[in-house]
Amino acid sequence: MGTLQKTKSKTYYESIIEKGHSRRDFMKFATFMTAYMGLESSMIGQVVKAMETKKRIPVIWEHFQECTGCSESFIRSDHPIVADLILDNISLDYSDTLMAAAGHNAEAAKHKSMEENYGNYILIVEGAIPTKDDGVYCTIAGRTAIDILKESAAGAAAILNFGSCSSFGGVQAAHPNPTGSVPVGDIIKDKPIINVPGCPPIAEVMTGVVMHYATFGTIPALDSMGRPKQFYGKRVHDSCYRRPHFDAGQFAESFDSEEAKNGHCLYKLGCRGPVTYNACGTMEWNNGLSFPIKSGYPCIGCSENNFWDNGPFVERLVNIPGMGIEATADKIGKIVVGAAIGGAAVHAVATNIAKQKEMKEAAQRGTDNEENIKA
Ligand code: FSX
Ligand code: SF4
Ligand code: F3S
Repeated sequence: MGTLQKTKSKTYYESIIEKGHSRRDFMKFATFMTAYMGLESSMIGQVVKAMETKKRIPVIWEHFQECTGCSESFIRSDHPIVADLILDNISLDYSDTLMAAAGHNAEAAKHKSMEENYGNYILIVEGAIPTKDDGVYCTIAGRTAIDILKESAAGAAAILNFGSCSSFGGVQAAHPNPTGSVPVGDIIKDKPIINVPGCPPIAEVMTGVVMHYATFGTIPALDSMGRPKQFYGKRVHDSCYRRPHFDAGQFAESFDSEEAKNGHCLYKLGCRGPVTYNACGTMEWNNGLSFPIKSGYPCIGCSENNFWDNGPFVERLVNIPGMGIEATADKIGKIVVGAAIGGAAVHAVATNIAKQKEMKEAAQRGTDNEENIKA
């Protein structure tokens, strides 16, 4: 992988200060980003130092077959610096949704940036790539997505697939996949690829992955599906605030039931939280405001491979892997409460609630006392 400190002259810190944020805002950002990245608070100093000394990594952001929900999620982060990192502090050299330039000027700017930063930029890809009929189902400026992807990937140090479409194919690849859509990893085989799925992913997860790369110069540890373990290491079920109801066998039977209103578990309404790995229950959306289950709707497993084809939505899972049984929800409730696994499950939920609290406090607190930070 290429080195990261090249090209643009400003560091992340300089950019943030130049944008009008205070040192205190910066420290606050570094503090909660450290927590979001799943690092111990003793690592804040390292994150601060990296942001103060490392040059911004150039980013080229391609859009192919998708709904642009991932960009929307990214720019909707409630934290001002997360938004600024996206809008200009992260060297957003090319994003056909967010950049100001258009047409030939935009294409020229992209090529210039790719040449200047060859081997060093991060390529972010949103959307799947249609391959049927020579790729004609997605063209930009007269060129197919396949061509554009190959060209942009050639000079990239690493590729970040933002969203389930570029990671796994997404809705376009759902049966019968009329345009022959495939994920980036099916086309590009010679670059480090990080999948950041979700339809869309959480803004702070997207920024967290970029910050990890900027801080450590390496891609984070990935699971078997190419997802960063620090954000996708746990099931939604393990951090869900409705989990005590699951464990107690208290389920909503319909969306308009009293149980649903009272926040009971949505398992019988088809919740896929037990088989879905994502950080929604811990990080939530819009600065910790909510996530699908908190809004009263079951998880549809949007961060999992082929989630559109993984059985009908809003229909009860017949089996929960790891429970060792083809179980009904009622049985699971009793089993989990009664057996040793109950202790593990309760502990996992308690740990996640503690983590959630810690992250929220970190976001609120910032860090006034820099002497406490070991750089
Ligand atoms: Fe896909 Fe992103 Fe879903 Fe949409 O661009 S992951 S359709 S939220 O927007 O790619
Ligand atoms: Fe939460 Fe769904 Fe698990 Fe119920 S089944 S505890 S609603 S994730
Ligand atoms: Fe997606 Fe489920 Fe989270 S639907 S947003 S993984 S709660």
